[in-house]
Amino acid sequence: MSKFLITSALPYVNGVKHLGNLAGSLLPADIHARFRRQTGHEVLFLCGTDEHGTPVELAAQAAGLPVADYCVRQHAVQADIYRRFGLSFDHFSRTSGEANRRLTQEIFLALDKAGFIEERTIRQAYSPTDRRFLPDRYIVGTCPHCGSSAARGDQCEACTHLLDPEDLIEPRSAISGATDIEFRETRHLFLKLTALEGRLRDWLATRHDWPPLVRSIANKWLQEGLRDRCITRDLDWGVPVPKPGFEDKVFYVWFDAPIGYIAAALESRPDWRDWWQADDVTYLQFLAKDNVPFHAISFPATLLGAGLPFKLVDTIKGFNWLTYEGGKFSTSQRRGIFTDTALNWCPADTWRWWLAANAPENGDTDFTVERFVDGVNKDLADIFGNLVNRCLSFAASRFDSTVPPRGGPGPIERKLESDLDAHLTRLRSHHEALAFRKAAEETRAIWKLANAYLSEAAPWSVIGHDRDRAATIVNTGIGLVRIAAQVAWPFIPFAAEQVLNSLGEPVTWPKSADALPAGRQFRVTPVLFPRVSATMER
Ligand code: B3M
Ligand code: ZN
Repeated sequence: MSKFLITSALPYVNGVKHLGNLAGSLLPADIHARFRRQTGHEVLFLCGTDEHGTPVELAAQAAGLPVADYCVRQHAVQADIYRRFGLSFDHFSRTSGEANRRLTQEIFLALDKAGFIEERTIRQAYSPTDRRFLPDRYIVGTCPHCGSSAARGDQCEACTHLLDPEDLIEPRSAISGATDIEFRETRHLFLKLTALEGRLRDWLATRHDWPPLVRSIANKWLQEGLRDRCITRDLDWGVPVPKPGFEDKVFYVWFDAPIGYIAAALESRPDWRDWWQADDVTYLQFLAKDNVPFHAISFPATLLGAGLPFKLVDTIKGFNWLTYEGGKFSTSQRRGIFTDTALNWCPADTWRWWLAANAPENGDTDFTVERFVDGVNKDLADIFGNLVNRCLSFAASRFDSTVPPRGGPGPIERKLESDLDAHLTRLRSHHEALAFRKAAEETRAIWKLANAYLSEAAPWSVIGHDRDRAATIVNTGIGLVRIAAQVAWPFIPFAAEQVLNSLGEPVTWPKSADALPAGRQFRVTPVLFPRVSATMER
């Protein structure tokens, strides 16, 4: 038995997330956490809402709420949705909590003491109308390169040139539209990534087994050369900076957000040090590819520089994008399917299954309603649901809802057992390799194998002339239903538990040869997966 610390990227608190957010971090983290628990390991699975940053402040403003109240509400909304999706966090935290403030300040002070923090004066856009400094993406204007009038302070989306806010012609505030923009000098603190580069490189060299997507993004950053990063902001909402002269500033959201992973343990577990300051723990992070630089470069550099005994990540599983009907999911334009409406349309298990079986692992995956409907009807209704239903219904009607005794195996049972063993071994190694699509494929193959066994052994044709042989087949069949549900559990926990409960079986990792005890009563589950259709009410 080993210990696995598992974190999913912390979703921003502003607004309900779309299916892409679920597919690219929360769901795979949950599937892996379940697999590790199921195989007898000790797991601490942490997540929470990321509650700082300008977009959160603006969303609160738009909702007409003080930002702290807004966060309380939206945190609760997201927590409820994730519970309904079966995400089995041991704790779902908030980065604006007390624990994260204390830890962030402690880590900053250690970095400062070690000489990795530098004060610099920078010029930043200030809007007297908004009475605030404007972060780069909140200042818009005309692009000096292509003349587009919608260029942002960090980049022109029309011609993709990277920009500095001062490059913009006729700059204005993206918040109020105000044009009285000034560039003011302001003091800020920088994390000296350049001074940490050597240590970071040495550490990254030990992470040779990272998946290619993550490694290539991290290497690209190193090749381009690290730059010192400004880690403070002129805002009210955030973790206050504990340094004289900086009392009116807060930390940049990406400085404190990953520290929230540690805070989530600290505030929920008396034994948190056994997870975050221990050598016998494997730490896995799940996140979308745009988050890789923060997790592979800046957060490790922060911890390395602070020199405090916190664990560094062992493996980062990064995901590509889930697209929606050929385009981007977009929260701001409300394009795509969002996690709250998804649950009103179809059960959590159907989303979980499709998003895992089509995980954007090796490239982007396009979600279309048609592919979704087709996929879940085939896999869940026709294969898994049908297996459970036809086996248990037959057994119930012919053996009085009681598991019949198993006699000696015939040749098809012997073949079945060795096939099953091979599948289970492969399935396990796909899970261990964080290969979600392959794990789903293998799971489906086990369901199919079970269906094929029942069709071939055909207890309905045997029972008329050989009741003992029919009993053996039915016992084996119910055993297969159990295994089908057990391997399904990480993916579709609600249906899997329903099946296992009806058989009186626990959620464990299956063993192919175990016979079900004869004489046990079981229940027939109601239809697990009614067919879904594209025109169903949403
Ligand atoms: N909230 C970005 C995102 O959801 C950010 C992740 C923080 S992980 C520490 O894409
Ligand atoms: Zn341009």
